[in-house]
Amino acid sequence: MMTQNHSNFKRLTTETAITLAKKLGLINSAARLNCKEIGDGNLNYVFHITETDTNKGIIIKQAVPYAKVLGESWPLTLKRAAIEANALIHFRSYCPEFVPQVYYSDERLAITIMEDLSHLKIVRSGLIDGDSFPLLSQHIGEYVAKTAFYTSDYHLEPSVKKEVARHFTNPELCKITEVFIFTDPFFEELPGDFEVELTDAANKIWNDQEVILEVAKLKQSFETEQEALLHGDLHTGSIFASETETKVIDPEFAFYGPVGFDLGQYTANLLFQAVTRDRAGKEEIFTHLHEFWYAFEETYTGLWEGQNKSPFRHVKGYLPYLLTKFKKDAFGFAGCELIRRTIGLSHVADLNVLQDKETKITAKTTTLKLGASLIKKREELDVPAVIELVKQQTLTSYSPL
Ligand code: SR1
Ligand code: MG
Repeated sequence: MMTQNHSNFKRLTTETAITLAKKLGLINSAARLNCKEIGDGNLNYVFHITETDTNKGIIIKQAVPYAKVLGESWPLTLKRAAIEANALIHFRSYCPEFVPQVYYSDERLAITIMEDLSHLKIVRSGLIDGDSFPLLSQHIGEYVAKTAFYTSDYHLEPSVKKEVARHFTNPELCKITEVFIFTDPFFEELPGDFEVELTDAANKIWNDQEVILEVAKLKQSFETEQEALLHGDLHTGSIFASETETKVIDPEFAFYGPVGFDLGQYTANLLFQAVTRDRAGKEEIFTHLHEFWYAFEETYTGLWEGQNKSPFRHVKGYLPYLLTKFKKDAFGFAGCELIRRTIGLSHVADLNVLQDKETKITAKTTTLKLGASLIKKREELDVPAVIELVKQQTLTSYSPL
């Protein structure tokens, strides 16, 4: 593992965060200021500084040399802060409408200072609260299409792409995904985190050799394919939105990987909502799924036709081959995400907010079954078939909330 000297690293406090923002001239020094630590993620501290009178603000994010959620026993490079700042700058150059602006970054202190998005809401919380985000999935479909196309060999000259990929080599954050998404949840003897009532459902996964083989293939794809620069952690907690605006944050897991991984993370995190909602609520999520995939494919196709530099761009069947590959990969990755958020590390509030124990266990049993189906059947699935699976596995098996 790469080791890093953290001797110059100092954790910010609300006071030193304000001092830094003043020193950099990013806030009005004469104003009355308020600063709160608001980080609720697994890896970082986040300070929100606002001018009390105008409510104008900035965000200061600081990585610490270990994973907050795993404790100091899981050391993590501070380089991830620089990867995140660079990824934001990179992605914003391709789709400024969906990515916050970075004002300043300091690799030594692992700090990124960026646009305040507090007028928006984290999508996971919004969906749980029943808020509607009518443009969200169209926006995320466009975002994934643009970042996937513009960072690929179809747009960048291949040697340039390899150079960019070198800057985004991110072994320690990839390891988190390799361990917690692609390994631990699939072996009984490895660490897990789940209710005892889920033991039978978990056993079915551990003993299903077809699931285990397909997960091995998906893990290999994650580790070896360098199709595009990915966000790497595109769940609904990494997205801020309102009815009209969408911003993708937190790309510290960015690396060159298979495009289906970002597509699959977003799909899976919509599926948690599809599983837990009542009939009408499910329909709203199914609309999101359709809009997301439609926007992705339409935007990617437009970029392919208008800006593809590959000599193979006009070869009949090449684009459909690629879009189909992305989709099958995505459903497989989505299946892994559904399973790890249910019996592995880092559960999701979508399931954990369910108060009634039986309802919660039924929903979690469903996400496990749905995850296994997506992994095994990904070659034959399309979006309507995924929606059909959700309907079959939820509307018949328990009374919706
Ligand atoms: C140790 S970090 C756990 C999870 O949080 C992040 O958001 C990623 O999803 C990671 O797997
Ligand atoms: Mg995150």
